[in-house]
Amino acid sequence: MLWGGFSSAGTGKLVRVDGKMDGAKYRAILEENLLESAKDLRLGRRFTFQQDNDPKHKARAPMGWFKTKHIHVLERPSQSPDLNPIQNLWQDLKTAVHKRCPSNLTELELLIVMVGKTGAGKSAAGNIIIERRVFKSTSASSSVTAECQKETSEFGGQALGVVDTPGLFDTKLSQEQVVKEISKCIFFAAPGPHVFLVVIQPNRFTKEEQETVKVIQKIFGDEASRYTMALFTHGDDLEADEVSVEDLINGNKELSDFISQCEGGYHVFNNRRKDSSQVKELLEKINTMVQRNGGSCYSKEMLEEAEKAIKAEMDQLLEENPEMSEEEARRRAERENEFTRACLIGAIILGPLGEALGAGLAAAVVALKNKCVTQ
Ligand SMILES: Nc1nc2c(ncn2[C@@H]2O[C@H](COP(=O)(O)OP(=O)(O)OP(=O)(O)O)[C@@H](O)[C@H]2O)c(=O)[nH]1
Ligand SMILES: [Mg+2]
Repeated sequence: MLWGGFSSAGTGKLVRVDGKMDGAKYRAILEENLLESAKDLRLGRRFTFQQDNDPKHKARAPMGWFKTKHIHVLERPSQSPDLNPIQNLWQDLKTAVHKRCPSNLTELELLIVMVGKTGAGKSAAGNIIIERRVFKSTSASSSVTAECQKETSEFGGQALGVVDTPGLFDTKLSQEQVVKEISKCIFFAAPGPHVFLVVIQPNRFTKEEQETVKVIQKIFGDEASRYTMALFTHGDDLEADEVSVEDLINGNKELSDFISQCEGGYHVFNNRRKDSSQVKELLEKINTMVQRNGGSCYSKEMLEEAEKAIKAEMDQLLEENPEMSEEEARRRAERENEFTRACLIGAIILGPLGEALGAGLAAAVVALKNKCVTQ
């Protein structure tokens, strides 16, 4: 069961209610969420609260709380659910959930993958999103995160999955090792990431950062830009320097070119400040992007593309070699098809680094396919 609220200014908190609801539980939910939602929506203290006449809503516990907090509750006639404007919002929510076709709760998770150069603040930003210190983040002179790590949490009723990845230009791992490890993040984020957050330290969009962005595009393909958002860290430094991120973007052609390719736009985090409003705004931007993408996640598209390429290659192999078994054709098509060849083109453009990318992505595609078959 869910509890939620809204005003003309937007939606407030959304809370998942576990177990049976009674008057005491309803009061606890109000205590924890109503005034905070009103504050987020900038309603001031003199708002009017509406609820239906469910006996739990009219129980002594919540009614006593409204009285002590001086909250004006709108009187309504009995048996009048149609007068409750939130019913329309619940309908919209049900439609949006239905569109995602989830078969379990995990599939309703918003999956976020953090990628970027080593030291950019990926793990620190992951900790801010998860609201716990779960990813190791330090000011070490060498790279910190060596393997993909997935953690989950809930924010405003929304289930979140965050995958941290090792940074490109790692000081301990070879670029090839890093690329292979990053490719694996897709499987950690099954059924597939909704967003790749490309983490960037704002005043450091140097050649290495530009290369990082290109590498990420090569790992995940052009299709990934539909699911990409830039996340600038070090918002505190920008504030101290009195520089807006817009000034930075407009003053750097490479950076503004990259941002224009990010379908989800950009957001700024101050990882030194535990401030949930920066997470709320980020999730709003991600959700807007997810809605634009019809609720789909990246790997589904990638899987379809990969599967189509494998089928086309198989058909051609079987036509050219009538004696070949279907299994053999499939095995060969998985190794080489239009999709993996496109990765190799990336390899030629990028040289040895690109070769690693081609291999990483090809492995990712085959593993994804296997995952799909066994599910
Ligand atoms: N002042 C400030 N420091 C930050 C911010 N974000 C990250 N840092 C610091 O930058 C350092 C590196 O951050 P990490 O989160 O470990 O970076 P990473 O991208 O995960 O690095 P790797 O795991 O090596 O790839 C840490 O000391 C962080 O505290 C920020 O927004 N402001
Ligand atoms: Mg890290």
